Amino acid sequence: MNATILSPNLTRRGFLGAGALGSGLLLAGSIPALGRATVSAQPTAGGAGTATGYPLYLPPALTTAALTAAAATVDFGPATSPVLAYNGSLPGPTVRARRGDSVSIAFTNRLTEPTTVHWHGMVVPTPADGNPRDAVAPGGGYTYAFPIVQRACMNWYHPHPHMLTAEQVAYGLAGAFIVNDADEDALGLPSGSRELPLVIRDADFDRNGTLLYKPTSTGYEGKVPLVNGTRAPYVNVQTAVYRLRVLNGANGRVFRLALGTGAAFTLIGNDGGLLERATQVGSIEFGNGERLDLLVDFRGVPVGGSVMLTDLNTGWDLLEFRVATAVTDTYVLPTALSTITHLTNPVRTRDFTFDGMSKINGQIYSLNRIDFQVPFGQVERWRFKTGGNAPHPVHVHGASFQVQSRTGGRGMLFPWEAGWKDTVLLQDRETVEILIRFDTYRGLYLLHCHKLEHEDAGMMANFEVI
Ligand SMILES: [Cu+2]
Repeated sequence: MNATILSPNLTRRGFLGAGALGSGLLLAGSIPALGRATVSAQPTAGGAGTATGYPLYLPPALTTAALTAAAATVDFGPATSPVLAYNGSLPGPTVRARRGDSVSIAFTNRLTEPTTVHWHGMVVPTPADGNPRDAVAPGGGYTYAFPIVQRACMNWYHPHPHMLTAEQVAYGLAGAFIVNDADEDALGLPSGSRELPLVIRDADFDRNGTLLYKPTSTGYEGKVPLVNGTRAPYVNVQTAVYRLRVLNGANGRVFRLALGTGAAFTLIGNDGGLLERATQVGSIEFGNGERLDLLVDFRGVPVGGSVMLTDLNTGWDLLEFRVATAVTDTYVLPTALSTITHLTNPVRTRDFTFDGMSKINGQIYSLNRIDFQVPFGQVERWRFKTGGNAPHPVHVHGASFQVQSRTGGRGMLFPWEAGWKDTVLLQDRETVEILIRFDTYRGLYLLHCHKLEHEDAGMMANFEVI
């Protein structure tokens, strides 16, 4: 589990090189070439599709504490396709754990290239963080073990290998990781079939319905939306309040979510869990890696009606909620949702510029270079700035942070940027200030752009909490 596992011949590929390799692989029918073994195909989500949609896939819960990345074939609705998947499921199985649990997941790499598993949003010790330096070689394995030390939230897991992250995620490797705790239990939020994890991304398919990845240096944007790996999905719902746990799992696309009826979402949480109180929001712009915790009320919709989740940036229909069953739901959301301890009084300020499509502070990521050191346990102000080539969704490993201000560009903070965050969206000409404190572990962590093509091209920095 160190850099020596990587092939000595593995040098930084320029972006064009990576793109060219991707295309070549695709022409060669490449996805099986990236994986060694085919594991079981994903079952359809419950019945045949209709002319207007396909049933939303809901990944199974991870029950075996074993995760394997391998080539697989899954059903996107209109057609099946070779993909890369965790345990044969796209998205991967949903991991659920409670605060105070200890997690130990035995990972096996059945790809033909190195990979790691990064637990995005989870505060874990360095050896469990899936750092590119800790690549798991093809055919190898590694047990990721860590205690759950944080509050209830929805995080996610995905590969983080050196320069190969974008391709592995685009071909299907990503899954939800949901943490619960007693504070959240006390709210009695919608659960079971009324709590829907939704991994939203874009993709491309060839004429046969085979998944393609066509990267560009500006960041990949596909032509087809997917929710939980389903094209044109619908889900049957009751006349009740639903909790949507939403992840922007796209490589490079920013979505602006809205409901087709014009109704507001009730925003209750984001990356780091519940907000202090709920807010009604009409539309929500969110970048790669960010999460949203939303309530949607179907109690006023007649049976037979439907509500569309849409993306205002593209005009796409993302997911159709078909109100199929009348029930009585008297759920009332409490006014106060949670308590947030606000970080204050930073002892120092660090500036980071996100330059072009591959650099932070003028430097391309180097696997073995430590770019800066951060003292344990003190509040710091980090200032993220970009001149262009945005969006840059900036992500920090090892701690959650609190967004303080945005100047330039959109010039304001949004309700879904309150509370605890681990990823914040930077649009062109924006400067965003955060407060952050590393008070759980010392060790090596990463700061990077979560547009995966920027990340792979080098918009990433190592830092060490000392
Ligand atoms: Cu970027």
